[in-house]
Amino acid sequence: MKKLLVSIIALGVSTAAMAQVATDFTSVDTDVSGDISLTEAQVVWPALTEEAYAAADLDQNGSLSQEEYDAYLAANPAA
Ligand SMILES: [Ca+2]
Ligand SMILES: [Ca+2]
Repeated sequence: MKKLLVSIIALGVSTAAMAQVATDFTSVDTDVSGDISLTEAQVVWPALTEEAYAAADLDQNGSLSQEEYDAYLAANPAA
């Protein structure tokens, strides 16, 4: 009985953690490339357009560095 209760509590905690999208750079950079691709950014902002992504890419090298990502995240809270 006690073991079952612990399992239920553990399940509740993991469900709560899943409900919120992890937005820290290392969590979003799922392929560990050191930058955030459009596909990776769309995990945080599902409605992110190519245009908005390009605008966030301040040095226009085609991907978001940690600085660019953090700046965009600060201005645009995760959806
Ligand atoms: Ca990446
Ligand atoms: Ca860039």
